[in-house]
Amino acid sequence: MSKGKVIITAALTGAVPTLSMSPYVPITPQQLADEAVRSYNAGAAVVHIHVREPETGKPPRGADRQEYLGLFSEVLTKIKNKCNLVCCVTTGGSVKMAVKDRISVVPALKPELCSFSCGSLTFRGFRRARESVKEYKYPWEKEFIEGVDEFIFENSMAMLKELSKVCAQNETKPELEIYEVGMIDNVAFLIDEGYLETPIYLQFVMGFLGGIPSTPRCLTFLYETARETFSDFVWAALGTGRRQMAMCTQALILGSNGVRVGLEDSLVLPDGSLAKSNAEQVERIVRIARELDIEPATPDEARKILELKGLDKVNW
Ligand code: KMH
Ligand code: ZN
Repeated sequence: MSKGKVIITAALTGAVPTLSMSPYVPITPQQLADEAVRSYNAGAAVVHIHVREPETGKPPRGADRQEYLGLFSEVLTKIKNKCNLVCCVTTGGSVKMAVKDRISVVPALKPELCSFSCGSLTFRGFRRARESVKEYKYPWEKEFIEGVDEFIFENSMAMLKELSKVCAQNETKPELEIYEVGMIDNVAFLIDEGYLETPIYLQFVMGFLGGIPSTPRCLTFLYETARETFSDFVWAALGTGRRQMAMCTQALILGSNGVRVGLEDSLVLPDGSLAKSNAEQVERIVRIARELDIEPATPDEARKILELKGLDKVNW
């Protein structure tokens, strides 16, 4: 019996964690590339990439598109020069980024994989981390952290249709982020209407406030609802905060094809202490998987499982 395989993704920095929440959040292109390679060496096959303004760590608004895309090219090229990781580029961008700027990464970079959030939500994360901040390292952080209640993560059906078309045109596989159960029907609708191609790749995003709670019952509920809705799908899951490892462990037990860890979703380990790197979280889920006789997939095994176009077809 061959060992089970699981695709481990490291979500390196996201659009929410700030250096005042944790000094370990990677910010510059070099720090992001170094974190990606450390995660690869720890067992990750995929890294999920956001970029930040190198000087202050601020998530870019993307209005200066050349600068925004240039930061991605710099990070992605540094990673490609070191290893064959699959790079999943964010189309979530950052808070209040215009949809057209968020989507611009796909035609410009032609990634193998991109995030694809399947519906809108309030999206309020990192409550403990926000409350833990005693002083702001950078002036921008105060408004960013205190203004969190104004944020709505907009993913209209019009945007989902546009992003579906752009992904198909560039052979970019959408990683369909499911934050709550209704988004499963959004995916079914987009398939029925001919916008999304099958086989699909779902990621159950557990525990962001505004999305489904990170409980065992909720993860099983999403998984069972997806099984009732789709004849076939590849799937992964992630958890936020201290629940990150619990949700990934349950996903492994349910037979998921992938699990996601990383500082984008959790700055801490299960005991609440700060994770010192993305690699530390990768190492922990690799240990748990191996206890279940499951091995981390290599990047090329991940490409096969996800039916990706290949690293030679990206634009960096
Ligand atoms: N940017 C966050 C609001 C994605 O990468 O597509 C959500 C996010 C999802 O990071
Ligand atoms: Zn993201």
